[in-house]
Parts: sequence; structure tokens; C-alpha cells
Amino acid sequence: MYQHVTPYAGDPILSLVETFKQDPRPNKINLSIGIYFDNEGKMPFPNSVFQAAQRIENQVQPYLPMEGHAGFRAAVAKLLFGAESLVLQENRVAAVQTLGGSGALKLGADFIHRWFPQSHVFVSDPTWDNHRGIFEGAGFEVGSYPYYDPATIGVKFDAMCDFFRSLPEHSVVLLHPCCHNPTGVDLLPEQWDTILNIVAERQLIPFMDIAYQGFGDTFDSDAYAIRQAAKLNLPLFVSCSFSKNMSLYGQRVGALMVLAPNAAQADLVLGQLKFIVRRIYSSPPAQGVLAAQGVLGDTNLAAQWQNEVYEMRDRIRAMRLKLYEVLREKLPEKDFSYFVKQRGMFSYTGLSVAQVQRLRDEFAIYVLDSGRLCVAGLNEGNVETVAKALAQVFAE
Ligand code: PLP
Ligand code: TYF
Repeated sequence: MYQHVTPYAGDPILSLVETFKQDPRPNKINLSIGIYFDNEGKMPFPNSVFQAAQRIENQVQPYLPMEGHAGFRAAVAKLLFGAESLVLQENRVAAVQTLGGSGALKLGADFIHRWFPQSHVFVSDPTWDNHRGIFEGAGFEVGSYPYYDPATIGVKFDAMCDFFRSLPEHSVVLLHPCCHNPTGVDLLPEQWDTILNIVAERQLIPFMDIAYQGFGDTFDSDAYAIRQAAKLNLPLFVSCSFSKNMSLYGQRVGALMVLAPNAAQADLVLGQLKFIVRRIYSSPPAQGVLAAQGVLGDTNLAAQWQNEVYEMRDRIRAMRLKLYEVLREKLPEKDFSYFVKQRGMFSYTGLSVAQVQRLRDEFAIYVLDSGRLCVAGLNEGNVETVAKALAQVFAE
């Protein structure tokens, strides 16, 4: 019956986590998957989210509407666009609760493929693997635009601009507003201004995927690109995730926002998004979103939550600094300052596949083959070990 079904190779990140679990070495360290661990190596619930989650335990949850929880949708729109945002006052944003950030990407991809079938999608080189997967799965041809420059450990900004200028209208460009995954290398505000002006001139469709709001700098400054795109009235799509900044990974809490030229068109878009949802899963899950909304809808808890995310951000920064200090001491001839300059959960280390393999074989330290290291997996107890192992591997 199923002889013709081809085997699935598995996802590189999720497969590596399985390999890690099976590694019998007691001193093994997992720096592969994008999960935030605290200084004790545990996955913490922010206290604000824990409090909100406790309030809704053991209640029967009726179906949510196709578009999700109304209060949550409005609160997320404010978090992304800003409380005073003109586009929100003008009801120009179609907002849908989604199954995490992945669900938002898929919903947006399906919508664009239905209504702009000629469009191609362009993702940064490199990007989160599943960006390509989700858009190809929705029927798109996916290309990539120049982004990361290994020579400078920065952005190939001129090449990126030239590439955007060469794109046909309605091309979709997938952008990371903050904490670029996997490189940790972000655009500066003035670079965003330049890019978004090109996006406007060329009539491109910017799709901004924000999974780490609050981990880069502040909640407001991490949303700079989104708010600037709104000011320019671009046909903006935003996918966002609360997996990391609320530790709601398995609850699948996210949202898709689509900015339209006027309220009537935002309504049309919302209608078609609901139609897509109805035909895939009908309505989103309730438990996680009620916890998220319990936080976002309560002024005190929301403020507490933002401070808790800043504590996570600062802990990651402290681990970056520690890595940098040890490496600088061990290998003074090399410049490791990129470890402290990169933002968010990840560091693109520049390790080769062979070096990554050596880290795994010899030191039981797991990073991705691309050299992406999850800094949020480091703590006071393991950072020195990791830094010394890195120094040995880099010394070759
Ligand atoms: N987008 C980016 C850039 C991510 O890093 C991730 C998760 O790692 C996602 C989207 C997916 O988010 P979620 O886990 O909420 O589906
Ligand atoms: O570490 C990463 O980049 C992600 C994490 O359903 C992830 O791939 C894992 C599972 C999932 C979504 C994201």
C-alpha cells in the first residue's frame, strides 16, 4: 500500500536533539535547539506567565473563534505595532491567533500563495531552515538574498540592497526584525530605513518573522522594523511567536498580522485568513493563549513579564561575555568580539563542520552543523567548560 511513500530524512535540528538524548556521556551539553534554559539548566516559566496559567487551570475551554482570542489578538497587535500605533487606530491590521510562529508563517504563506500566485519568496542566506520548508510547502519557489558575510561577521548590506532592487514587484522578502536566527547578526535602524525604502519603491511584500521580541534590546526597539514598515504603509505581514519569550513552546501560541491600506481591505484579508484556518484546523487551542492573554491583558503582569524577559536577555549577554573573555585569554591572536556583538539566543561561531564534529565527539558539546550555538543553553556551571573546549577546537 505505502511502498511508494518516500522516507523522511528528518529535521536537522530536531534529529540532533534526539542524538543528544541518546548520548550516554553524563557531562554532555546541548547547545543545539533554540530553547531558553536558566542558570540551573532548567526551562523556566516566567513567574508572570506561571501566575496567569494557574488562574485558568481545570476550566473547560469552549472552542475559540477561527481567528482566535479577541483580547489576545488586540494585545499582540499593540505589542508589535506600539500602543499608540496609527494603523491600529485605523483598524488596518488583520490579526489572527496562530499555532506558534510556525503556524503564523504557514497561514501567511497560504494566503499569499492564494492571492499572489505569481510571487516568489526570498529568505536570508542563511535563515532558519523551516522558513524555506514552510514556504515551499505552501507551493512557493524559494530563493535567497545575500545577508550574512563570514568575512566581516556582519551583513553584506550593499549586496542585500542591490538584490532587493533587482526583484520583481510583489516578491515576498522574509525578514528577521531582531535576533536573526541563526546568525545573531541584525540590521541597524538606519539600515532598516534603507531596506524598507527599497521594499516600498520596488513594491515588494515584506514578511517579518519575530520569534525573539525582548531578547535583542527592548520590546519596542526590537519591533523597530515592524513599526517603520507600518509608517511607510507597506503591505506588511508579521508572524510572531511566544514560544521563547513566554516559555510557551508546547502550547503553540503565536499570531499573524497583515497590514492593509484601509479597514475594509483588512476585513477582506481577515475573512480569507479565517477561511484558511477553517479548512485546516478550524480553531486554535485555548489553554496557552489564555495564559498569554492573562499576562498581556494585565498591566502589572505585563510589566513584570517584560522585566523577566530582560533578565533572560541579560543572562544570555553575561554568557556571551564570559565566552568572549575566556577565548580572548586563551587565543589572544584571534578576534572573538563577535560573540558579544551578536544578539538573541544564537551565536554563529564560524566553526567548520569538522570542528563541530570534534566538539561533539571529543567534548560532548552539541551545536548545529552550521556552527550555530545556542548561548541560552550556557550557565555558570558549564560556560567555562564550553569556552575552553571552543578554544581547543579553534586553536587548530
Ligand atoms: N521563526 C523563527 C525565526 C524561529 O527561530 C522559530 C523557532 O525557533 C520560529 C519561527 C517558530 O516558532 P514556534 O516555535 O512558535 O513555532
Ligand atoms: O532551534 C530552532 O531553531 C528551532 C526550534 O516545533 C523549534 O527549530 C523546534 C520545534 C518546533 C519549532 C521550533
